[in-house]
Amino acid sequence: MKLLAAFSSALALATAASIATPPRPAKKSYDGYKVFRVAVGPETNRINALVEKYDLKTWKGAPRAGAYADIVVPPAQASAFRADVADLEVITMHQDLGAAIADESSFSVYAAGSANATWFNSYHAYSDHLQFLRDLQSSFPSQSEIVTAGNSLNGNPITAIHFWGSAGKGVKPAIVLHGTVHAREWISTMVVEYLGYNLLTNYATSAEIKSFVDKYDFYIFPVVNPDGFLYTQSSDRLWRKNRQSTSGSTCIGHDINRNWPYQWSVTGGASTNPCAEDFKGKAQSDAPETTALAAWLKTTKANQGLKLFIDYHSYSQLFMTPYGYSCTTVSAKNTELQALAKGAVAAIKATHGLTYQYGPICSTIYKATGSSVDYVNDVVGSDYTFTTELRDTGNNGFVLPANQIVPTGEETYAAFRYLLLNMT
Ligand code: 0X9
Ligand code: ZN
Repeated sequence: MKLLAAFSSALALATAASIATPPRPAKKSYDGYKVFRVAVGPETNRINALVEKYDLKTWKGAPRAGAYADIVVPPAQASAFRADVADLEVITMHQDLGAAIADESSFSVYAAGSANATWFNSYHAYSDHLQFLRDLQSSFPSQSEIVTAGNSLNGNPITAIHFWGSAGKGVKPAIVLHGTVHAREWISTMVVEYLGYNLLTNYATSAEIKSFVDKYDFYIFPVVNPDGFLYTQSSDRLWRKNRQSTSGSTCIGHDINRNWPYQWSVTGGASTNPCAEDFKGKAQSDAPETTALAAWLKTTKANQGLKLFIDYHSYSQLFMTPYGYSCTTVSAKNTELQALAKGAVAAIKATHGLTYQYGPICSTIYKATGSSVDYVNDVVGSDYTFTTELRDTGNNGFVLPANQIVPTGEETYAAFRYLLLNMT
């Protein structure tokens, strides 16, 4: 009886504690939001002024001449904004962004222990991604392990599946794939997993895949920004950065892909404003994720060599090479890198007919300082370094329907296979 009384008062306490916890902020609604793609000619200043006037978010950096600006517009501003750009070429990418997000977010239930190809039919909750990796690992216990590159700011392990072939663990040069440094780029999570899954599950039956896995050690990191990814699932689907605060600002988040400690001080390729989507941080490598990943890459390179590093992003369909920090400095291996990139995009086209552009980051997309690729290429020293912007160039952008996961995985594997066959 006494025990029961103690138990029920403990229960009452626990209940009181949970009532005292402030409610989570509701998930941001994008119901009725529009996404407009505006062709920007000489009107850069005008479009930027509109973005400022209506306090809008853009998806692919600030509007600039000669490029399309993909602009997210809340329902209340939609007709005024549309009238302001009536003289320009405008496509409505999303008529109702909230509806597209709801569609994409109908995750199928993942039953632990069932790592099979149906995984790629939908997007998934972060905890299920970790379970999927554990399950995949336990299907191949003698040739794989789960590794972590350290912890995120909020203490989430930055997790990878590591697998190897007949030579055993840690002997062959490493191939390292990163996904989801930008939290909202969900297709990159799925595609990086697809590449790992394809190699592991076909090792026993495909002589070609066996030859790849016998030649290299693979480290597959589907989510290198777990705090940001969790935030896209709990609070705001369109979150990009990590979840770090900055003294003197109420804005949250450092862009991990502007924070790597190489050519970080070069101006013009990142923002010094903590509220910006491409905030570089207050100091190079002040994001714990950057520090952890950089140290892990250096150690891995020292232990076994680093053959290939690819950082997967979305969207725009680009296959890119160093550098981001300069449009004039070219990589020492530029000729070979461009030849490989050209072959990779041809392999993509041969899969489902999609066109990807290729070239150095700075001249292909825009100047970006402190990005992973420049650091890995020049400081860690990877034999080959690339970064990809996955699908699409159509209306979906970051909110790519789940029925495109498998085809995107297939074409991305074709590009990856091309590299594996042709790197010297
Ligand atoms: O701004 C970026 O970091 C990349 N574009 S994104 O829309 N995915 O954010 C472009 C920079 C090029 N670098 C890499 N893709 N790593
Ligand atoms: Zn990105």
